[in-house]
Amino acid sequence: MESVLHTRPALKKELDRAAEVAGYLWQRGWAERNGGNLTIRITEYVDDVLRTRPALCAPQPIGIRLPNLKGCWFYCKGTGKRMRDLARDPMSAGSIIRITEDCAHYEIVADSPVMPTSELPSHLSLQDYLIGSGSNYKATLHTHPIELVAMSHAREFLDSERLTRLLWAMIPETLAFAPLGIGVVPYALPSSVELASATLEMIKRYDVVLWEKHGTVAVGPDIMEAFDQTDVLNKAAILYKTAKQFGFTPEGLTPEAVGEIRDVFHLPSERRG
Ligand code: 2HA
Ligand code: ZN
Repeated sequence: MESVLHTRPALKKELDRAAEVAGYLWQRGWAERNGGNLTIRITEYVDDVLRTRPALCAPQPIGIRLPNLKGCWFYCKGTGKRMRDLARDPMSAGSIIRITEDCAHYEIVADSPVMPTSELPSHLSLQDYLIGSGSNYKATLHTHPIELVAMSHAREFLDSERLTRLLWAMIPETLAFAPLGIGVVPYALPSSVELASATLEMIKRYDVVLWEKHGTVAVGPDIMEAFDQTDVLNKAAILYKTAKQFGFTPEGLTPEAVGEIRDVFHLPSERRG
């Protein structure tokens, strides 16, 4: 059967961007095997033909009820699927789902019955929060950035404020593009509702969430921006690591220099959208 993307160029463009990001994740070594996942809200691209398409499976439980997701549609990477395959063909490595009327289940609609990401509770909890807060953000990204995950193995970096200050001090752009910093969520079982709830609380205050000894979660108006936020923070982690490899602890920008950047560029200190 023909892909639903063939007759929907705007939706295809959105998923082309997901494919581009998936390629970057693979190239950076942040997406080994089936590692990482992404979800994009695509409700705006759903026309009558797609809306009335029969489901490819029985309704599946999300694990939580998310009232703001009534009538929402998403593209999700498939569970067990590879980012590097998504980079070539998003519909072979993911699927389009819709949330059922009870806001507690989903149905797979297209192209084929690829089960969505194992981290669906986290992705959809974030989407529910974003809609509820009136945000224009539509994309959520979970990946395994090497340096940030490595840092989350050291107790001293599990303090969100401390880690954020250290990363901001590595290069001015970190503060400029991640002015809310990074929030650390203590280790919890991958895919769990507990992990999803802790992530939700953290994303209200920080740009990116770091899952201890696992990976990151970022949100954005589109998937490229969610990737950029992760990339900016991981770049700071790479600079820290590189200085350590040279044999010294980096001096870091002074708190005054960081404060000056915040003032001059009018950077927000809390989430606005
Ligand atoms: O998709 O990264 O956390 C596999 C994962 C689960
Ligand atoms: Zn993961």
